[in-house]
Amino acid sequence: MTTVFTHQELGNSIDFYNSNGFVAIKSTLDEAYLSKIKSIMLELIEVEKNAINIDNYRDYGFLLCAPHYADKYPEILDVLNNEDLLNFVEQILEKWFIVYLYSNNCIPPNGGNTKAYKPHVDTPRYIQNYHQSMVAMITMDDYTELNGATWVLPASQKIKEKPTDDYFYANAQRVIVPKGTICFFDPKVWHAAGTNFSQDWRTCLLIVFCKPWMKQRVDIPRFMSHIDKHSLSEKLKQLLGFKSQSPASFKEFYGDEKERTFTQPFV
Ligand SMILES: O=C(O)CCC(=O)C(=O)O
Repeated sequence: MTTVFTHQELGNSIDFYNSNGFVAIKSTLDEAYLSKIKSIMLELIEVEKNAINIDNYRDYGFLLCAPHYADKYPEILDVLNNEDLLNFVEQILEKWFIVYLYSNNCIPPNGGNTKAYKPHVDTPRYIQNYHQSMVAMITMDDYTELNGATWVLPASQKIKEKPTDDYFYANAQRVIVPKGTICFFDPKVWHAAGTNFSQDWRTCLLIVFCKPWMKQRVDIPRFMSHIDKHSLSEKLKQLLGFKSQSPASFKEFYGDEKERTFTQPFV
């Protein structure tokens, strides 16, 4: 069983993250919310599969931009109001971080896997003593060896050479955690999703945060162009990148503060 910290153990969990390149923390998102989001995600995976219309695509089980569906399912965004989650991210990335990617990695049952099943790092960018991004994997099921719990090679965030598969699997640990755990990963740590040999989906949300000056993985504000922004709080807009867009007109650069698209402090 992986050590699961609480949000109260902030100092110890930050130390663990910095040494090991990952840490598991019990989230304060409630059980009913996670179950609801799980069923929404499983439904949307099929919606997106039909929209893409490619058989056996390697991203099956992954949504390209979950906030795109917030018109029909506004609760998808509620996770971004969780203060404990945001507080931990702020300890690592400092103030004004934004969402780089809001997706999930759900593994289909009965021997299913995803394109993340081989050992990999998410972002091979090595700036000494600097965190430019971090991953929050929020489990919506108990993770077990049977259902494809993630493999992680502790303290491997500085290893630039890909370890051999033999070395990786001999030294990596499974992330065995209950539903409702936030597993924070340094995107440079070597890890792999497992194969799901159970009869049910193994589900999680994957939210990647980054510095506000970085280009998002997908352009979330444009992916949300059909959604009424008045329903979003200023904080949510900031997190989703609405205040970190490159100006595309004189008005957006020189105009009234409310019309500007780059109002974040330069950090
Ligand atoms: O779902 C998992 O267990 C790991 C996900 C992963 O490796 C990734 O998305 O990069």
